[in-house]
Amino acid sequence: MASKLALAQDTLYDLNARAAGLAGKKRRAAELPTVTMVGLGYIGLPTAAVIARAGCTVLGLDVKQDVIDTINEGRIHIEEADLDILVRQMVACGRLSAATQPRESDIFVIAVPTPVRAGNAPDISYILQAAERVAPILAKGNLVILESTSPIGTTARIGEVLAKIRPDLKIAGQHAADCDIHLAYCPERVLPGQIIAELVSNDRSIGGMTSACATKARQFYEIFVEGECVETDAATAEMVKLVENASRDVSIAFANELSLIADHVGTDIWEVIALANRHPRVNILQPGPGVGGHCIAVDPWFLVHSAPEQTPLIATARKVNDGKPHYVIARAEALIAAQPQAKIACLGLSFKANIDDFRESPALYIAQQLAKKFGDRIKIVEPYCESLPPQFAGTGAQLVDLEQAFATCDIVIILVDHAAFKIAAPDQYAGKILLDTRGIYTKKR
Ligand code: SAJ
Repeated sequence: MASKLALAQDTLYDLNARAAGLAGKKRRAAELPTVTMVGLGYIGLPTAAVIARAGCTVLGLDVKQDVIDTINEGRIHIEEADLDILVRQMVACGRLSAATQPRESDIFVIAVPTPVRAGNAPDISYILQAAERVAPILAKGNLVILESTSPIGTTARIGEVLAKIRPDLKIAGQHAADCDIHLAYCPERVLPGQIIAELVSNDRSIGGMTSACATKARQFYEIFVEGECVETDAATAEMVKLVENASRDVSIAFANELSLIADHVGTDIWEVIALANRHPRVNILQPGPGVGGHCIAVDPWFLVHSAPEQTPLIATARKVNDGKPHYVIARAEALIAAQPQAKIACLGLSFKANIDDFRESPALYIAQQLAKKFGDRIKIVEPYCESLPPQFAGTGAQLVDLEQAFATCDIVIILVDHAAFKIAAPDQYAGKILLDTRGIYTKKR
């Protein structure tokens, strides 16, 4: 059976590869650049695999030996649709491999984390460390590309690091004349769960430290990107990425603030938004229990950090969204206090629907706080979990399936709009005390 599955997966891959075969953009392998991908996480690994599928030989660099070993065995250490098939194929055909030490390469792509630290200050130390790791092996004609979401000016900082380590090379942006090392900023804009397809289909900002850098980077991305690769300068491209996510965070904050108003005045927020969005030029997003993930909740702080005096709206939106989980907890506690014998079902832990990513998840935070307070009265339903995350250790909360939750709980708190929760028969919710933070069971969409 397994061999049939593998055959089916291979067929899927072949169809996938042909579909994404970049007809008309095929170039002989000899012409294609060799690529080093620094960072093999949620963005680095899928990007490395897609570049390899386009014909380039790709070396993935990471600091974790277990990640290196996993990939070199043709397996993956993260969850992403179809990525396992693609990585297995690319490793098997020799176009993708992983190592801890860099080797000479035509192009170096940096895709490492950029977390925020205390006071929401961006931390670019991983980026600068990556630049320091590749600097010693840079050679004339190389192109260095930063993909990580970064504060404005970070690409220029990489140039400074490279110039300091390699005074023998003319680094773009550090020298007026033509340069030996080109430098660009080219952020991704993919959606978890659709990364492989969106890496190919989405338009891309190509920000060069010089126009020659932008052109060189565009020619590289056009090897595997079918969307439009639009040249600009590095600072503009850095700001574009941050603006994309900050705009979404502000829009979500508006929806979340509306949900507070609706609760206060006694209207149904889902009906209000559905009717308002019938206006041809209104598109209000959906309220939720807060904003999770490692992008929308983080990237706006990079803009606030770059221009603290000019960003009252963006900073306030972050506070509105970060305040929503506490509002939901207060409302849940009030419902529970009124039902001292009730058992409580929390539906969903992931940061958004239909994925198994729990990073910065408001749903997980809310369920954990309730579990700490109400112990074994809390039943958790999470289709993407086989056991409760460590945050629930010692609380007494249990992981149950949806049927068990309906059979034993009187209060149901919907925290994630997983498809599995939507297909449940509405009458299963009948008679329950419902706190629906996602509008799954409103009748008035
Ligand atoms: N959310 C709401 N209401 C909404 C939409 C989202 O509460 O109407 C919440 C979600 O539940 C989730 C959070 O916001 O907790 C973020 O979810 P998301 O789907 O908005 O974003 P991500 O983080 O999965 O992906 C975003 C995307 N950026 C934009 O849509 C502008 C993606 O294209 C980016 O590539 C990604 O951030 C990234 O990595 O930057």
